[in-house]
Amino acid sequence: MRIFMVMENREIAKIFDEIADILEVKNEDKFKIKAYRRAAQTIKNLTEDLSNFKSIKELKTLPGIGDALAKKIYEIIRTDKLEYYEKLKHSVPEGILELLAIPGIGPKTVAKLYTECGITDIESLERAAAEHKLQKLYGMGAKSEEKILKGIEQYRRHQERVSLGIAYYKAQEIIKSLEKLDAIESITYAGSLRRMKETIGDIDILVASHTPEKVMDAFQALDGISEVIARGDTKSSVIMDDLQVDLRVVEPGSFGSALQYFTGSKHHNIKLRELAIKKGLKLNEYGVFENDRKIAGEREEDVYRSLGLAFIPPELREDQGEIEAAIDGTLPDLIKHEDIRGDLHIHSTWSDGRNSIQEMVDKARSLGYCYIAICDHSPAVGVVHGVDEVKLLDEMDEIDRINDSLTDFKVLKGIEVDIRSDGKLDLPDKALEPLDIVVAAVHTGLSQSKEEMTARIISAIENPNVDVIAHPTGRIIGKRDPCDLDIEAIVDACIDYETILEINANPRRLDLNDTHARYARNRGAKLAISTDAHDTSQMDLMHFGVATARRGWLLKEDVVNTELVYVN
Ligand code: DGT
Ligand code: CA
Ligand code: CA
Repeated sequence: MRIFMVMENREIAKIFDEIADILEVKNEDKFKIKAYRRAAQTIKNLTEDLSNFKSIKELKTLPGIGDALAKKIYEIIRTDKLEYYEKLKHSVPEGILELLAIPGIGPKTVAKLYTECGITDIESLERAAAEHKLQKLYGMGAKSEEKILKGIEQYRRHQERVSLGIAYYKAQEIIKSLEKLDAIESITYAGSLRRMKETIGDIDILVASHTPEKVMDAFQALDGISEVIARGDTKSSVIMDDLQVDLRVVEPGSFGSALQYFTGSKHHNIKLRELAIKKGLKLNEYGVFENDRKIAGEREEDVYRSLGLAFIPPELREDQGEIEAAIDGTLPDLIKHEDIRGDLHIHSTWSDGRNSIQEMVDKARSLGYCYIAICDHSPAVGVVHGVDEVKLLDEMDEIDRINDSLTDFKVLKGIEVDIRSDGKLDLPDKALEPLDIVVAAVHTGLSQSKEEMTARIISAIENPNVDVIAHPTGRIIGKRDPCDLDIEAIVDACIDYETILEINANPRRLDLNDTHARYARNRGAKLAISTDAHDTSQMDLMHFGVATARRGWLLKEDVVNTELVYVN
């Protein structure tokens, strides 16, 4: 039996908009194009799901929807696709619609570029502009060519995803500047940011208000906006410091369901909607409805409850089994930020840190921690002051002195020892033995083969002095790919030798990532969430690591630094 996914209004509207785009590129009848655009707008403004319409006749009652359009909508809601659209799409080169996403390029320009220059995608457009071939076209000059090149550059920049850390602080800033407004009842961020995904495509801000226009005005007046992509009555999209920010304003009575909807993920939402339909309910961004009676909408918890589910934490909403677990009542009791009792990977001025051990201790105490492990770099990493065997003894003396002055807090003596390219550790065993904690990590030779890399890290795991493997894959998000590693073999070795795997909390790293962390805990490995802080402010990054752990379905007991005192 075919399970109907039931396309949503917005997806149907998108099809009609795209049809209008294609027709315009093909220079077809103006009125026909207008009709599709108008239909798309009508559908976007509808509060009722199109899937609830029972007949072509019923669809024809909608403004601007005549017989031909009603038939097309009916075909989509019955079959999940539209024959006409599929054919139309294939009548133009594949890359051509992407050209429309370039700022300053509309369908008419695309039509001209295609018919007169044979330009079919961004690459061919860029080439033609760089070779000054566009200047020959009627109505184009050197200036338009320059504008197109700039537009391409801008488009590419917006295509890139930013790291969680950048989006997180930007969103906090936006919320802070808007939340004082009287017009705003509630404001929060949604989307991939609320799910704490490691990279963010755009920031989604959600506001509850009775006076959306006031919110829109304040939003558009924020500092740092370089471009307004769209402005409607209840939604706007802008570019702010190279990042797209979408704002959506809803009635307070729909805030919970809108938050649920715009938190996503899309796949989570689709499955949730299917569940609602199975239960004879209707779920959308405005609420949960039973025979047109709204049974939930103001609070997100009630949206889940009305579907017979416990609240699903946003970090789990990736359609990775969380809805099934909520149905069975087996959702995990995820680790929380307040479960963290200490930080097991901290640098100081003894290597490349910017604060003294004492300053890092003071910061840790202000965070309510009971311990930190000072793990400065060994010499091979090549930082200005690596800690060698001799210096390490002096550093340990300083830690002893600090510990003597402390009650209810312990500084653990540690090192971040480099795993050299040949798999040997950068310090001899006799230097490592007396330490409380040894964190081992690769920093160089990251392009070795998978076999070499895996063997190299496993040899460190096997060393009885090594307690933790830090940032195992060495990735820097957006800058350096993870090294090629056999994660399964690494996890197995960690279990065999009781070595802990780190989730590096720095949002540039988040290494292990969510998927690997989940795999590791399912196999029975232990993890540590550590900030790898090089100054006091970086100790505040812990919550990014906790979020990654939550995305990996980790419980408190999977994470060693939730214990009161961790001493090897
Ligand atoms: P991003 O921005 O690429 O990092 O990822 P998201 O998840 O923030 O996606 P975005 O900004 O396109 O949309 C925000 C949320 O809105 C998304 O997580 C779920 C919901 N949403 C967007 N498009 C659709 C859709 O076509 N169907 C459904 N069911 N939900 C959608
Ligand atoms: Ca988003
Ligand atoms: Ca968005």
